[in-house]
Amino acid sequence: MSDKDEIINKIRDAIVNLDIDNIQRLCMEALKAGIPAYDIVMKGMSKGMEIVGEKYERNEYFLAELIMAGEVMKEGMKVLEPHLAGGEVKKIGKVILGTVRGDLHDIGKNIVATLLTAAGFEVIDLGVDVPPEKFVEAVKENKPDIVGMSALLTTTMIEMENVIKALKDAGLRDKVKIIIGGAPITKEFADKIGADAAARDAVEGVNICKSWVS
Ligand code: B1M
Repeated sequence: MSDKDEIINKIRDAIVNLDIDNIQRLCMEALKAGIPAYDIVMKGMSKGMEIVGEKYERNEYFLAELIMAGEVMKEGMKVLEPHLAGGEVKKIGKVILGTVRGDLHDIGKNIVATLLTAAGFEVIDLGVDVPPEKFVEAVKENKPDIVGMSALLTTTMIEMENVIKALKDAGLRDKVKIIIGGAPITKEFADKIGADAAARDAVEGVNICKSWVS
């Protein structure tokens, strides 16, 4: 195993072991070793989050551990975020982004926001637990090119369809492109609810958004 793989695995394990004291040090070590910030997020921390999710499903971890894992990942992101975001770039489009009503998961959404900003988008982040009316209001007010929604729960996916319906009712659906993402989201689901695209991960999401404004 290479030194780089070893550091990545240590970062993955720090998430799984909820090791908030060491995560920042390990992320800095990884950057110093020349590992791109995005690889640290995807191959290290996100992999750790997957394992935490599996442990939760097996009743080895409970809600307290999910909360702690989220905190550990956020600590790591504080070190990595400046390396994910580019410098000053020319604005290429505007995106309204939010996690849908009933859903509090924001780690993936925040990564999408960081990478979109780095790619030159102006991002208006509505946060978590965002009701359809708030998406509609934000579209009216900011006239974005794109609306992006995130959902991590199978029970909140349906809210994405509610947002699209609300945009249709307000006569705004045809004025924006709509992209959705999050662990349970598939392209079939996007087609079913009338979204324009679904993204498996943040990079795919950013590439789709770029293709829409170029
Ligand atoms: Co929650 N949780 N959680 N949780 N949690 C999951 C999602 C779960 C799969 C765990 C499991 O059982 N295996 C499960 C959902 C099961 C289901 O619906 N089928 C679950 C559950 C059940 C719950 C609660 C109901 C638990 C409870 O209360 N009993 C509760 C719900 C609260 C609520 O939202 N109302 C809950 C709470 C939480 C915490 C708050 C404790 C915490 C979140 C902290 C936070 O976000 N601030 C948490 C966590 C950490 C997780 C897991 C472990 C990790 C999620 C994560 O951050 N992943 C998760 C397990 C898992 O996902 N395997 C789990 C890392 C992140 C980088 O990935 O968010 O997928 P992800 O984002 C990716 C892509 O999906 C994509 O790009 C990102 C980066 O590449 N992407 C987009 C995401 N949004 C996009 C939008 C785009 C494009 C791409 O365009 C707009």
